[in-house]
Amino acid sequence: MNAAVERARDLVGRAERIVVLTGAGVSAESGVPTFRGTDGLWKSRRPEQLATPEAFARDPRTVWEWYAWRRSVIGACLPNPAHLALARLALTHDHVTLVTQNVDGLHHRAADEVADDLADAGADAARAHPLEVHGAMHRDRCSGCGWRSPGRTDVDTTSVDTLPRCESCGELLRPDVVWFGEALDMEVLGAALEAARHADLCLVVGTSAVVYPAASIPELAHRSGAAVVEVNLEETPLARYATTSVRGAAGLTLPTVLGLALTPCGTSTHG
Ligand code: BV8
Ligand code: ZN
Repeated sequence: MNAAVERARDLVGRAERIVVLTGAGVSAESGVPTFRGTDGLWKSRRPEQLATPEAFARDPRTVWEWYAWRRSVIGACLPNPAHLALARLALTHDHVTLVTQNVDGLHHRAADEVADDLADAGADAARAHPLEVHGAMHRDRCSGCGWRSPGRTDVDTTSVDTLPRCESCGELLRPDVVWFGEALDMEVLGAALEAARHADLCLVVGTSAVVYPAASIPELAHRSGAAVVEVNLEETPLARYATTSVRGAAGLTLPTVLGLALTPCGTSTHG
């Protein structure tokens, strides 16, 4: 085991209150493309083209085409050992707050899977449901009245007229995510910042830490005296104040960092 993993494991073992922030990297091994990597989602397009209210107002069909494609990709993806290890940590440790920038819903699915595993111990999956600071792509929201509904998988993007509309006010539906230039849900963000303020460990997994205000969560934890452990393939702006940085794929390194030796079927024994 390398020194960084040892150090990270020791910090996790001694932590009383843990806040976890994940980004697209935690879902990479599930097959969900990241945002800024070489195979990044944005590759052939810029975020401003697709993930903004202006883009949706200008060309809702193209924006829906992109989200319908992403929904189809994510629909075929499963939680990976990183999601499962984080869910198990949240279900077996008293004070863990999971915060994610991801909108793929894989942390939720991992929480439900691991809670089933721990059903005899009375595990409540909700304890491992993350604060989704950028919303959730598997839900639709009305761009007029805000009415929310389960995300449609059969969106017809042939023309604006065939795009899904609100049953109650008739306005266009949109994916229930936060776009660039849009405010985050202040209740969700507030809970994440509150957890960061009181954490003694902030674990940051698979994010390039460039999108704000989400990237201010580890900064706040650090300023409030928490140790910061980063798990990433590459160096990010967090390196300047990380207590230790584990360089490696989250699915491979996180179960060891969290002291959970996951058996192949995803269940684990506390290692
Ligand atoms: C707001 C939902 C104000 C949609 C997303 C200049 C300075 C500071 C801020 C700004 C600025 N200019 C503009 C802003 C604000 C802007 C912002 O931060 N822009 C950035 C680009 C500079 N922020 C906003 O607009 C936010 N809103 O500020 O509103 C306001 C206030 C009041 C009233 C009105 C307005 C809203 C931001 C939310 C945008 N929505 N997503 C969708 O998904 O379709 S952001 C999008 O990026 C995703 O949510 C994603 O999660 C997020 C961050 O990306 P990452 O998750 O980090 O993914 P990335 O690919 O970048 O990195 C992956 C990392 O994982 C890499 O480091 C890689 O090495 C690593 N990795 C890969 N594989 C693995 C791995 N690690 C481990 N294991 C692996 N296997
Ligand atoms: Zn409506």
